[in-house]
Amino acid sequence: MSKHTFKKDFLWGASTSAYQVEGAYNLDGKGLSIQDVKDIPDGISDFKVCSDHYHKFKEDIKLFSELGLKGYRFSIAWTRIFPNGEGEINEKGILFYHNLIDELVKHHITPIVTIYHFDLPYELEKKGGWSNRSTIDAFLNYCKVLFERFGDRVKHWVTINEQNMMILHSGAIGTSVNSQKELYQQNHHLFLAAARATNLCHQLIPDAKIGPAPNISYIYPKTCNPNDIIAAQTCNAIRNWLYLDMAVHGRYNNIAWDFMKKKKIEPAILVGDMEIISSAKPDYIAFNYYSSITVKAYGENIILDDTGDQQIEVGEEGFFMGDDNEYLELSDFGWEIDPLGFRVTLREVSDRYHLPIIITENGIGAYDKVNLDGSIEDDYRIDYLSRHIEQLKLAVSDGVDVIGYCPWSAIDLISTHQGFKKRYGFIYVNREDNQLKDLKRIKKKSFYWYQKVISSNGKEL
Ligand code: BGP
Repeated sequence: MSKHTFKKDFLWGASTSAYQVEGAYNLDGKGLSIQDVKDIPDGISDFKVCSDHYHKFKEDIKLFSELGLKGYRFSIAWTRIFPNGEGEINEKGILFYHNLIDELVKHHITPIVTIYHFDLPYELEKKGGWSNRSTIDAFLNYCKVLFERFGDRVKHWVTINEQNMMILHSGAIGTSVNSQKELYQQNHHLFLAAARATNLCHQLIPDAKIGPAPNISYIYPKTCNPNDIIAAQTCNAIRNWLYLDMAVHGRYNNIAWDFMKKKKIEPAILVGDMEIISSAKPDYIAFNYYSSITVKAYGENIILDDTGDQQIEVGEEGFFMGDDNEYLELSDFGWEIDPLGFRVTLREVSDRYHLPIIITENGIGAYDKVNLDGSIEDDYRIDYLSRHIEQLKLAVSDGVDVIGYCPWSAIDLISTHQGFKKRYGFIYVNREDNQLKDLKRIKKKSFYWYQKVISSNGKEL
């Protein structure tokens, strides 16, 4: 096999998440999640209808099959299975995912299931959410049901989507708490939850694979001034390696721990916690990549504002500050576009952890326009994705073991905090933030392009 080709069984896929695509927020017994009750700024859609995938999943999967997807990464809404997060199982919720998974299998599409993607049950949130250790037990009970009911057909699992973004950009994600100290306590509980879920998966479905899915962006220093290098190392530690060191090695990254200690925000760790965390061994690392990030040393007397999001790093007082990278262009929504950074990040993750990698998100949010003839010419998306896949190929030639690539998103859906106008899909959904219209599906130019990428196993970009 030439080093520049993808494996024969490479999982060409695409991603979505339940609360961003399904809609039907209160149907068939579903309970409310924190995403259903969060404050939504004017002019931005709520999550009640989304792309109505709940009712249109058969039509959507037919399109995914036409696209040639080998894998579909989606998440299960905890509140469809347990409306209150715990207690009685909602069989109608189980049935929905049975049908969804069966439909995928019928079309020879491998289901890749994220157990938890930002949508904590609101009833659990009211009891303290992830700050309350009993949420870990509720999560495990939810996982057990998923593994028992779907484990015969689902062999690819992802524990928690972007735990690092829930901690670092909780405002943008809609998971805010009062203090940074509380966030890092939640973080510890999430690590425990992920570790126990990993072990339970291995116990209940011995032939399944499972791993974490943080958002990993390699951090560049602004200059070769050693102060900037230290700043970048610290940012890498608290944004990236903290999460992967815990998932893979079961230990707190020392630079990240020192950061927490200096800020007096280190979590309380109970006897036995670290043994549980270090006993869990993921089979792969799933990660989401959108862009690199650049930081510099923290300047004196500078007050940082709170305007960051997943790809816009503001900084940490006393440690580092985000800066722009003049070598990179920006997307419509101000995220830097860095395909080479993708290779850099892949090399680094592979070098540090020596595990197979599956990319669970990568893509560009843009204002797509429907032309008068009904076509959607999203050349910027083709450009973004083809340049990233090119770098993925180079990473494979570097020896990185990549087993799959699932861009965000299979179909248009609602962004975490910027509404429906920020579109990512290969398939357009005819609606706006304030107007539902007919929700018709339209194949974008990128749909036909990705179809060729998949059928040529990445040769034709
Ligand atoms: C990731 C999330 C996704 C998704 C994506 C794009 O952080 O896992 O849920 O939304 O980013 O981000 P956004 O929707 O903010 O544009």
